[in-house]
Amino acid sequence: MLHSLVPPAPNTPCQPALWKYADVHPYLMQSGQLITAEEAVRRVLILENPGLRGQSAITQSLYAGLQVILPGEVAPSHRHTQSALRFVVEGHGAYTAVDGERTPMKPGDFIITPSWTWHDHGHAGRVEADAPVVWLDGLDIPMLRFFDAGFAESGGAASQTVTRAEGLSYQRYGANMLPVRYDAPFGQTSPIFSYPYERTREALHALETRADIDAWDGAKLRYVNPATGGSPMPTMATFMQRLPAGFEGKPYRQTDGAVFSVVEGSGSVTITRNEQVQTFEFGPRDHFVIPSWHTAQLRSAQGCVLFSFSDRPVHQALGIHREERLS
Ligand code: GTQ
Repeated sequence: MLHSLVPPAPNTPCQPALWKYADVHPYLMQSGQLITAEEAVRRVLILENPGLRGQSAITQSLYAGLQVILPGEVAPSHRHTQSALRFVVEGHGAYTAVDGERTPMKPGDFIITPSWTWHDHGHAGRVEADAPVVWLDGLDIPMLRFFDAGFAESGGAASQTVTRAEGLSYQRYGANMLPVRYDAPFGQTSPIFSYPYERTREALHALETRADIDAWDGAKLRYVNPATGGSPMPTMATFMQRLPAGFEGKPYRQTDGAVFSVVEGSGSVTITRNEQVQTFEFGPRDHFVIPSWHTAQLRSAQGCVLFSFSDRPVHQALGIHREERLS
């Protein structure tokens, strides 16, 4: 047994995979006809890794899905110990409420649902916003299953009572300042629960045009909990990167398998493990996964913006994170 117990390198069953939005979109719209958000509680198409069938997992530790909400719908209030991130893929007019505060969901926004906080999602259904809203859900579901630490409760009312003004947490915690008596309202999770794309985009654009570009990552930033400098959630790290037009990235590999959502532009990723080589061409709203210790190489003729998340903070907390930047 020894070689399989302590393999020379990670030997994950997780496979590289790509979900083209054009293929997924008709199923999302069909799901909207088959069941309401209220009945489903969460109406989501799970992005299941082909190497992890039946596990609702995109990597060994992470879950990903595309959630859809139609104008006028509510995905009712509940809470669970699993942490969630939302990355808005398309549409306007929806909101997420966390712990009494609502935040609008706009394409490219990164939104957090901290562990054990009440949350519901809704769509105002205004005429000018009369279209479905779709977002990527990233949760640590398989990780909490592994630890047998998952609890959940459903709320009484469909929508929780709003107790704070919209955007208040961003003003309180998101201006590079913190309250003098900082109270860590969500424990180890960031007190900012929406990181608007507007600001991320502006920062990356400036870095692309005015700074040196990293040969592996392009211009890549990680989202932070402003109170700790660490990841926004204890179990998941999130990133946004911009590859300039003509970018030919150098290959790298890391122990944290990562899930990507393409925000703007197009490009390709070549993923290699032993003799297996796969290249995925991607465009806006496509999703792909790079498994642990697979070598990845990013390219973009036109330039692109990529959101990604992984379980890196757990690897780092356990002292087992490894990364190799190859030439
Ligand atoms: O929005 O709370 O995709 O509880 C899976 C489980 C979303 C959510 C998912 C969930 C949620």
